Order: sequence, then structure tokens, then C-alpha cells
Amino acid sequence: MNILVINGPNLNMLGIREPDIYGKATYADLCAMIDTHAQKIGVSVEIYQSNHEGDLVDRIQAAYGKADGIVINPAAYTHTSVALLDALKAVGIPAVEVHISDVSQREDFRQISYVRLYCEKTICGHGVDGYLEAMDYLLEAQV
Ligand code: CA2
Repeated sequence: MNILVINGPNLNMLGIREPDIYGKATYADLCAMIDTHAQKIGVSVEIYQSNHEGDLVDRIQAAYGKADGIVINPAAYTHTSVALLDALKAVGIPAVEVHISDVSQREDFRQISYVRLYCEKTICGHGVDGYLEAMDYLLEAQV
């Protein structure tokens, strides 16, 4: 199974500020955790991060016919991007939405998620472990 993990804007700054909200793990720590977990559960994983909406759309499109599952944390684009929703719909790859923080307990503007309209599942508030849970879900859900 090939899983693509997509991270949106500012997630490359993890661990640098706001550890009370996003934890202490750095982006490098997160990537290492994902790689280690992929080996443990026997899947192939590619991790992509961009601060640019169009680049995220391009990466989702490039996964068409290649990835079997997508784990996506669109970060701030969660709350604004119809383009990411449309890209997920276009490729038709099973996807899980992940948020490190519990967005349901945060500001009103974080209550909207466009990608959620496509994703099979949303995991939020489980810290960086949410990414690993999403990988497990995609593996188990695979037909
Ligand atoms: O909880 C999440 O995973 C979020 O997707 C993170 C986004 C935020 O806009 C979403 O509402 C929820 C923020 C990405 C990282 O932002 C940082 C802010 C300060 C320091 C480091 C990263």
C-alpha cells in the first residue's frame, strides 16, 4: 500500500512555537515518526509539505493512480480551500483528515473544514499520533 501524507502551511514550523497547542515535536520528528510507523505496519509512505495551495493541489493530482490512501492536514487551508476539496474529489483516493490540535474546541473560523466533505474520517486533538492513527485506518479500510 502506498500512502501519501500531505501537510499544509506552517506545519514545517512545528515545535518552534505554540507547544501548548501543537506539542513539542518538530516537523523532522513528525516525519521520522511517520516513516518508522510505515515500516512497522508494512506500508510505503511519502510525505509532502507546502505553504502554497496550488502546490498542494498539484501534489494531490500527481497521486492519481499511484497512492492508495492520503493522510491530509491542510492546516489553515482546511478552513478556506475549496480547491483542495475538489482535488481530493478529482483523484478519488481514500483520504483521512488530521489535525494535531482539537479544532472543535478552538475559534469559530476553525469549525469549517472543506476537505472534511470528502474525507472518510477526521482525527483531531490526538497530537502527532493522529497521523499514525490515520495510516492505520487507511490500511485497515483497504479492500
Ligand atoms: O491542528 C492542526 O493540525 C491545524 O491544522 C494546524 C494549523 C491550523 O491553522 C489549523 O486550524 C489546525 C496550523 C499549522 C501550524 O501552525 C504553527 C503555528 C505556530 C507554530 C508552529 C506551527
